Amino acid sequence: MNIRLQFALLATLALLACTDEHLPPLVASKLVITMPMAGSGMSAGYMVLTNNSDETITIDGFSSPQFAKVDLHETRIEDGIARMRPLNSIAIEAGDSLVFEKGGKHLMLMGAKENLEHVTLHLHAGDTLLLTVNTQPGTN
Ligand SMILES: [Cu+2]
Repeated sequence: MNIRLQFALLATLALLACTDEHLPPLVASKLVITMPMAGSGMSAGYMVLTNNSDETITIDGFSSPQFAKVDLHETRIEDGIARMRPLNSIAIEAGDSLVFEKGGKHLMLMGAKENLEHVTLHLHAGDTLLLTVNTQPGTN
């Protein structure tokens, strides 16, 4: 094999190393955790979760060191009234994104501990920690 061909092969391998299969499997973007409501210590959480892997990712738990409990909710309109119901888990198909937003799926963070400089959020699948993200609580 001559030198030029070897170089071409190396360049090709370097390019391959940058393709999608090396993205993190689960990515959270546009994360917003609202300031806890005065008195209730309750915040809402919104974000976009993207599954870059080629398998369905199921998330069955959320937790935060800054909150006593984090629940997954879905708001649905039933008989013209918006009702929230808890969800045990969510599944994100391979290559798909899931939006957490007002009026849809969202997180309810309960029992805020002291003043919040930042919020850390853990996403779990059973005993497996899938992802940890951080943000500063904001108004939204
Ligand atoms: Cu809710």
